[in-house]
Amino acid sequence: MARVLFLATNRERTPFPVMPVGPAIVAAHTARAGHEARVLDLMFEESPEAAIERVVAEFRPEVVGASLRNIDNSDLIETKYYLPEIERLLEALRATAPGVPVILGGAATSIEPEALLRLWGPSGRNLVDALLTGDAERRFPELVSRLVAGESTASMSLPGLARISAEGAFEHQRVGLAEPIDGLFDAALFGHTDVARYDRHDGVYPIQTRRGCAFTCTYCTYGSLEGLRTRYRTPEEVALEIERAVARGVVRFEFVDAVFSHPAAHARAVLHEIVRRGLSKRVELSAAGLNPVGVTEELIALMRKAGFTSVSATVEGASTAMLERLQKGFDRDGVARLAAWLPKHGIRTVWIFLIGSPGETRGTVEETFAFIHEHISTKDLVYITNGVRVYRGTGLHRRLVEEGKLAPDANLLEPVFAFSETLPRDWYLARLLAFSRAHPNVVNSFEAGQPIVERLARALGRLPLPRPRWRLLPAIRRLGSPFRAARADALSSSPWPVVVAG
Ligand code: B12
Ligand code: SF4
Repeated sequence: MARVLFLATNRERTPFPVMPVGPAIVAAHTARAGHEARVLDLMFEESPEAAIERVVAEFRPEVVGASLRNIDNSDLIETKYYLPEIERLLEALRATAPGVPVILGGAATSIEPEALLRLWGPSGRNLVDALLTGDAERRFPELVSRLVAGESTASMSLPGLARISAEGAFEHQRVGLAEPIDGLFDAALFGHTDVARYDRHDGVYPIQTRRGCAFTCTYCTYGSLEGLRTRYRTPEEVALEIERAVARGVVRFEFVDAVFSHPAAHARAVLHEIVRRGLSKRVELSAAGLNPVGVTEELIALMRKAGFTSVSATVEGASTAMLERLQKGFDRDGVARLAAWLPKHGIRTVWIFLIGSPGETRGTVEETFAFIHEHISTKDLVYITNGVRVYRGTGLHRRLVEEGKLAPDANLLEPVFAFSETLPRDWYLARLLAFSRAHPNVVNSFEAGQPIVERLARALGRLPLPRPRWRLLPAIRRLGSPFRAARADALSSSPWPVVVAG
């Protein structure tokens, strides 16, 4: 038995504070394996370093699992790079708990594990001892038990474990990302996170029905994070988790699957089970990922019947040429169908668009803007990200390397973006701002990250207004833009490298 402290390092509150579901689930499984587990969530701590000192003194951990969710906000205009802040937290941890093994896990560790370990590992700043990539419900408790038994991460054989050898070589025992996920979630989230506090801050209970994504969109990391093969939870288990959370007072749930609607048969089975258990009237459901592939109007109607009130449509574009280029697997007509069905069935939508990636032209931008103008309800929010973050292992990365635009060993831990060489950046920014002024429901990523949004969310959080609060943004923007305007050269003079490609 060991005392294991989980450090949830994420402090980002945009678009809302997200519950540390990853470390909470791994903590629950670690406790189930016989260890004493405690989560220190730094999200709302006024002085996170002081919180670390206090909890380390109280709990005296023998192993620490630090969770890294975000590296950066993937946004070219107002880029936030989170690692310097998290590094200070890890420094405080090392100083207060010297000699205690620190294992870094979480979604972001799979993104650039070698660079991360060279930065924070034993031959770098010596803040973490090793990384564990991929799902960790089973493997982290095993790692802890083996540490307790006297093994060291320097010699341990365990899928997902990454370390720097004594000779300075990067060693990563890769995970297959094919392990079944059934039965993993019955270890409740509640014991390890303050669900009510997140609810007060507009947070939503995150729930998965599957892991993995079968699509291969050119810019996306999800294949390397969750695997290309879809692994399902049974509809009964998903509905049971919702039922238990409802019994504790949770109302708002968000499916955090890569794409909730694909394959549609599983989504349908989950929705039927929610209806069958009589949960639909007691919940407000949402999904962080929905695209048109395989979606029928009947599925949208069933989502509404099961309790869906809102959804994020992660379509990224509405120009067929760009959708093909990004290998999204659907075209403009598919997006138009969604745009007709969702409001018809009373589901509010955040439309996520990605504009400016290689191949984009003035023509494709105008096509997308015309689509937004004609097809998207003015009550719904359109969220635009500009340019695309380059991640290793993606089709975009391979292409930029093949074209000689990016060195194969370029460090991608610090943000690197790609932007279209056929889209003049100053023209695009001016056009985007004009379009957004004329369409109060169109919010740019650089606006959503501004402190005013959090202040508004906090102020509105006290009022009995409809949830989620983003629904109110179009109305607020109609009264007058509360946002600081972007600098005219915001796109062309980014402090982060921008690869211009066709
Ligand atoms: C759903 C989602 C969202 C939703 C969240 C909704 C909600 N209610 O929670 C929304 C849309 C709001 C969102 C927003 C953002 N997101 Co997001 N999001 C995701 C997504 C798809 C799933 C996250 C999730 O809940 N997974 C389910 C849980 C159970 O898994 P997990 O946390 O990964 O935990 C497992 C492992 O990582 C590991 N683990 C976790 N902690 C620990 C700790 C230890 C010690 C160990 C050993 C293991 C371990 O074990 C867990 C169980 O197996 C991931 C991509 C992905 N496929 O992972 C991106 C992802 C996490 N997001 C990402 C980003 C960038 C963001 C934003 C910054 C984007 C932006 N521009 O605003 C914001 C930040 C929000 C915030 N406040 O932090 C990036 C982070 C990496 C990076 N590039 O920096 C990811 C990885 C996507 C990507 N681009 O690659 N996101
Ligand atoms: S962008 Fe969405 S659909 Fe495409 S690969 Fe990534 S998660 Fe899957």
